[in-house]
Amino acid sequence: MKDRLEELASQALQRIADAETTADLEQVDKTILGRKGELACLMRGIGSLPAEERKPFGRLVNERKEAIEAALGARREAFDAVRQQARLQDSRYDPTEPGLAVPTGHLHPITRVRREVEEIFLGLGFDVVDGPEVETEEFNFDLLNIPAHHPARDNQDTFWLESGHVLRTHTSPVQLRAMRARGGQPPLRVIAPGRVFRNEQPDRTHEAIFHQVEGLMVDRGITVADMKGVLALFLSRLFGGDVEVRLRPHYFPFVEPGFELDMRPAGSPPEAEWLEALGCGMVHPDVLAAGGFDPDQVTGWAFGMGLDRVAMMRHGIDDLRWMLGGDLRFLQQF
Ligand code: YSA
Repeated sequence: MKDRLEELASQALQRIADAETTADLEQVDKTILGRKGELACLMRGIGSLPAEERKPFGRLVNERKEAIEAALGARREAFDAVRQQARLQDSRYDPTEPGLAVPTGHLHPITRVRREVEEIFLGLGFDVVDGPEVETEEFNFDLLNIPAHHPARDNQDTFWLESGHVLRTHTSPVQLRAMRARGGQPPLRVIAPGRVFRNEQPDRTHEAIFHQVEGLMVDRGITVADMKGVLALFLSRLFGGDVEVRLRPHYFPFVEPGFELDMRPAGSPPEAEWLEALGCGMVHPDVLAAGGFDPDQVTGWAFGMGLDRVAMMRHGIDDLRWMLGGDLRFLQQF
């Protein structure tokens, strides 16, 4: 066996020395060193040797194997060097030419705003929940105190499906779904960002498809002060600087009292302009009851805010219709 080993090793080294291509080297690698190669085959016969010869023979096999591997490695490097040299001398190859840029994408500005809003509220102990974009009339309107023929339905021109479902006109139906999922047990703190749809003629500040985030907090003893405090904190973090907020009475059927919340940088002079930020209010007792909570035991506040307009403000975009147009010349600016 020892003779066979030496013969194999010297044949292998010779073949490596004679190799003309890397394919020749791979062939040696496979047939001699490979798992089913000749060395492995030889090792399998080791059991037929007298016990005291096995160890030295094993060692010898390893030594020869290492020598063959080293020779293979050296030849591969030599071939690489030749190839590299040829490439450098090839007049078509210009090593100073810039590489091909791999085009990478990035998140849409609205997605970035949504994720920031989520991060802020997660940090305040809220959960992020989701609801269906195709809603029932009951969840989108009825359970939110907007019965059929109620004028509030006219404010939200609706896409109706033949099945009688609607494309949700706001994220508010998720309030009901989150309350019911909670089984009437306070506390409940959720936000629900998502896409909403209105049958509107698009213009600079209106789209038929846009994005809102809904927020809802239900617990014992919750007041308008909680709402104002949390929303001021949220907006300060979102816009990166302290803001002051004011509440203006406003009618939404699902809250009582209802407000629009305006904001401006903290410390602004009295005559400085207020910016309308979102709709909010104390959840109407009927809505709490529809969500499975006892309005005599708990109170809650909710808000709804458009995300598209936040992204517009942030980037100075003057026309909302660019947002979902998919024009790369627009998107690549962010
Ligand atoms: C109010 C009180 C609550 O307790 C909870 C939620 C709300 C908000 C309510 N559900 C709602 O949808 N109000 S809204 O019709 O005034 O829309 C809220 C925001 O969505 C607006 O302030 C605006 O930023 C955005 N929006 C509305 N129509 C839009 C639009 N954004 C783009 N295109 C449109 N067509």
